[in-house]
Amino acid sequence: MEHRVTCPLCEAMCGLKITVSDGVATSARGNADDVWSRGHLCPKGASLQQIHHDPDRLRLPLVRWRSGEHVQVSWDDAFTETERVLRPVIDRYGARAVTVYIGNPVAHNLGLQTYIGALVGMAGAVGMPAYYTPGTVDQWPLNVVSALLFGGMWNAPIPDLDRTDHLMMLGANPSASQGSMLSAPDIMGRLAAIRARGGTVVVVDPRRTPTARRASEWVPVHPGTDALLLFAILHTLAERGWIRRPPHLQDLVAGLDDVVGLAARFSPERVEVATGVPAVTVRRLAADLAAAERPVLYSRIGACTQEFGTLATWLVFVLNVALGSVDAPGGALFPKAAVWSPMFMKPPDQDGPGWRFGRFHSRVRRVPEVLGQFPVSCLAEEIDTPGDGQIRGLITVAGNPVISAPGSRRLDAALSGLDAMISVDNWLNETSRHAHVVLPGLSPLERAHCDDLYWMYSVASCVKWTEPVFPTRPDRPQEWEILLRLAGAVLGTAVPDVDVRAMDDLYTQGIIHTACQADDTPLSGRDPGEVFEALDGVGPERMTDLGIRVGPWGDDLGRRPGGLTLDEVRRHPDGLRLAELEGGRLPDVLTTPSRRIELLHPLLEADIPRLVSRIDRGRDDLVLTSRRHLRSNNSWMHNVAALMRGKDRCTLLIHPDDALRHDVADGGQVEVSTIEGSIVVVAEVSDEMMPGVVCLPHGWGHGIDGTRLAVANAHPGVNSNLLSPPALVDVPSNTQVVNGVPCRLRSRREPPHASAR
Ligand SMILES: Nc1nc2c(c(=O)[nH]1)N[C@H]1C(S)=C(S)[C@@H](COP(=O)(O)OP(=O)(O)OC[C@H]3O[C@@H](n4cnc5c(=O)[nH]c(N)nc54)[C@H](O)[C@@H]3O)O[C@H]1N2
Ligand SMILES: Nc1nc2c(c(=O)[nH]1)N[C@H]1C(S)=C(S)[C@@H](COP(=O)(O)OP(=O)(O)OC[C@H]3O[C@@H](n4cnc5c(=O)[nH]c(N)nc54)[C@H](O)[C@@H]3O)O[C@H]1N2
Ligand code: SF4
Ligand SMILES: [Mo]
Repeated sequence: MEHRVTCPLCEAMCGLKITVSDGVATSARGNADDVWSRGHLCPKGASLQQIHHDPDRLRLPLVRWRSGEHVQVSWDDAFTETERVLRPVIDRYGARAVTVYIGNPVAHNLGLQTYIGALVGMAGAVGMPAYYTPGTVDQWPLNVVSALLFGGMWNAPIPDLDRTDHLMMLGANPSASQGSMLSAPDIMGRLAAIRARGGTVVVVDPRRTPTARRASEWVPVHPGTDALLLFAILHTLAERGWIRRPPHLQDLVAGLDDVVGLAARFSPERVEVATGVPAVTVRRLAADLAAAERPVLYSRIGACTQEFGTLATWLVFVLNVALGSVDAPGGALFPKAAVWSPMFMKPPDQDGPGWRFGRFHSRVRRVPEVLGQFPVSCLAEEIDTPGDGQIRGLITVAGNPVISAPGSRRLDAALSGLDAMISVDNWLNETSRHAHVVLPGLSPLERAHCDDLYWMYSVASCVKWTEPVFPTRPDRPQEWEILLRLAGAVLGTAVPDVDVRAMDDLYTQGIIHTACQADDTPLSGRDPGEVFEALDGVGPERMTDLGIRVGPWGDDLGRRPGGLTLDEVRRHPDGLRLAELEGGRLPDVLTTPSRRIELLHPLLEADIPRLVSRIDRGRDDLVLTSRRHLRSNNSWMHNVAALMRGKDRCTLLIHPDDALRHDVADGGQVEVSTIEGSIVVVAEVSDEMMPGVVCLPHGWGHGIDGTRLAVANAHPGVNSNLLSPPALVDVPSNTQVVNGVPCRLRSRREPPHASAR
C-alpha cells in the first residue's frame, strides 16, 4: 500500500510516497506527482519510516523516579504526576513561576503549530512571563526587519529563484539546509538553473560551502561583517549613480535617501580590512549587481546569528529596494500563502500603529524584550537565580535547548533544579532527561499534516493535506490535546480534569474573535459568532479548515461558492498548485502605518554607531562559526542509523595555515576555548575555511547518562553551544551570536603541561 505524505522535516515540504506492507513502512520515496516538489527528496525524507520505527521513540509517557530513572506509565498516571509536580508551583508562586520553551519541530507539526498559541497565550494571560524559543538563535533579525519594513513579523519577500539572473546569497548553505525562510524544493537544482541560463550566483560566506562551490563566485567574508560589506556595496551604487527608482516602487518606499546617506561613511576602502573583502572586489560586486537585469539578494542564518545580524538582514532588503528588485519579477517577491494562519496577525499586545520594543525587561539580565523575546540563553539564569519571579516550572515542547541554546552548560545544570519540568517530546534526550514527566506525541507517520508558516516563504502557492499513514488508538492523546490540557492546568484546573473539548472551543473562539477585531486579517470586521458557527470538526482540522476557507482561494466561509475548503483539499493527495510567485503585490501586502516600505527606523539607526565602531576594532586571531549537514536535523535526527553512516561529521574545520600556526593535525584532537568554555574535538584541515575562521556543526553532544538514544549515543560528537557565550548578542534583535565567536586553540599533540597555566 502506498501513502502520499508531505515530509515534515524541513522547509522544503517535499511530497513523499510511503510504502507500507504488513503494518511496516518499508520505504519513503519522492512523489513525482506532488504538485509542489515533483519527486524531490533528500536522505532525511528517505528515512522518515525509520523515525517512525525507531525503537527509542517514545510511545507512552515517562515519569522520573526519585532515583532519576524514567519509567513508562499510562497516560492517566502521567497526567496525575504532571498535576502532582506542577500544581504546588502554581499554587505557591503563580503562573509567573512557569515558562515554556518551544522548539523548532513545532513549526513542522500541525497539532503543535496550531495549538502552541493556546498554551502560551492562555498561560500568558494569567501571568506567565516571556516564553523562550530558538528564534533568538535563528531568524529573529528577519522578524524585526520584516515588522519594521513591511509591517508583519512573518512578511518578507523571497528571491524569485526561477527568474533572477543574479543572486547574491549571504550566510545560507542550502546544500545542507535545503533553504530556509525560502521554501523551494530542489533548491540546489534551481541555483544550477540560474547559471545554466547565463545568470550568476554569488555566495558570501566565510566557508567555501558545497553551495559556494557550485556558485559562480565565492566571496569569503569575515564573520559578523556582512553589514559593512553591504553598506559598502550601497555606497558604491550611490556613488556611481546606479540606484534604481523604478515606477512600480514610486511612492511606496520611505527613507531610501536617508539610508543612502548613512552609507556615505562606509566606502569599500574603509571597510576592507574589517570584512576581509578587497575594495576592488566590493566595487565589482556592486557593478555586477547594477549590470544585472533582475538582481536579488538573499540572506539567512549566518547573516542573523552574528554580531550585526539585524543590520545585515536589513541591508539585504535595502539593497533589494535600491536595485529596484522588490516586487519585480526575478527580484524579491512576496509569496501568497493559501492557508491563512493566526501567526500572520500582529500579536494583540502590539496594539496601535507600528511596533513597540522594550515594553518589559528580563528579571535577571534586565535585557529589553524584542517582539516578546529575550535571548534564549536568559532561560538558564531565570531558573537558577533566586528571588521574586524565579522560574520554577518549565514546559518544553519539541525542543532540546540543552544542546541548542548558547550557554548550555548552565542550562543543563539549571534544569536539574526545577520543581517541575514537563517535556512534550518524542525521545528521552539531553533535555527531556531532566523532565519529571515526558509526554510523547505521534510519529510523523501517525499524524495529519499541513504546513502554514512556510507557505509564506515559498516559490509557488500550493496547499497540501497529509492523512496519517498509521492509525493510533483513539484514547491516545494527540499533541494539541496535551497542549490544551497543560494550558488548562496553568489556568487552574487539575491536569486530569481539564475538559479538552471545551478548551479547544474556547481557544478557537478566541482566535476568531481576535482576528475579527484586528485590522488586516481576512476576518476583520466580521461577526465572531457567525464565523465559529460556520466551522465543523475540532482541533487542528477545524483550525486548518478556517485558514483555507478565509485564505485567498477559500470559499470565504460560504460567501465565495466553489472556493476551497479542507474537504476539497483532501481530495487532492498530490496537492493543489494555485499560483506561481508573482510581482505586483504592493502596496496590498504592506501593513506598515504608512502603507509604504519603511526603510529606516530608529531601532535600526540606533545600531549604526555600534557598526561604525566595528570598523577599526581590529580582527580577532581566530573566530568560531557554525554549520549544518544534510543528514542532520539540528540535534534530533542522529538516532537514525541510515543517516549516521560514513565518516564523523562533528569536526572542527580549520584552514591549513591556521592548523600549521596552532600545530593542529588533520584528524588530530584539538581543544577549542572561548570565554564561555572549552571542548575537545577532532580537527579537519581544509582550505574550504577562510583563514582565521574555524567551524563546528551544531546539534551534537549526545552520549549523556539518562538518555535513551542508542544510535546517537554511539556517535556523540561535542556540543558547540558549550562554547557560545550567552552575553554575545545582536543588540537590536536579542539574537545570540554563534557565528564569529572569538576562540583559542590548543593542539592536544602537546604534552598537557607544556602550555598549562
Ligand atoms: N551554535 C548553534 N546553535 C544553534 C544553531 C546554530 O546554527 N548554531 N541553530 C539554532 C537553530 S536555527 C535552531 S532552529 C535551534 C534548534 O533547537 P531546538 O528547537 O531546541 O532543538 P532541536 O534540535 O530541533 O530539538 C527538537 C526536539 O524536538 C523533539 N521532537 C522531534 N520531533 C518531534 C515531534 O514530532 N513532537 C515532539 N513533541 N517532539 C519532537 C526532539 O526529540 C528534540 O528534543 O538550534 C539553534 N542552535
Ligand atoms: N539538513 C538540515 N537542514 C536544515 C537544518 C538542519 O539542521 N539540517 N536546520 C533547519 C533550520 S532550524 C534552519 S534555521 C535552517 C538554516 O538554514 P541556513 O541558513 O542555510 O543554514 P546553514 O546551513 O547553517 O548555513 C549558514 C551559513 O552561514 C555561514 N556563515 C557563518 N557566519 C557567517 C557570517 O558572518 N557571514 C556570512 N555571510 N555567512 C556566515 C556558514 O558558514 C554557513 O555556510 O536550516 C534548516 N534546514
Ligand atoms: S528536503 Fe529532505 S527533509 Fe526537507 S522536506 Fe524534502 S525530503 Fe524532507
Ligand atoms: Mo532554525
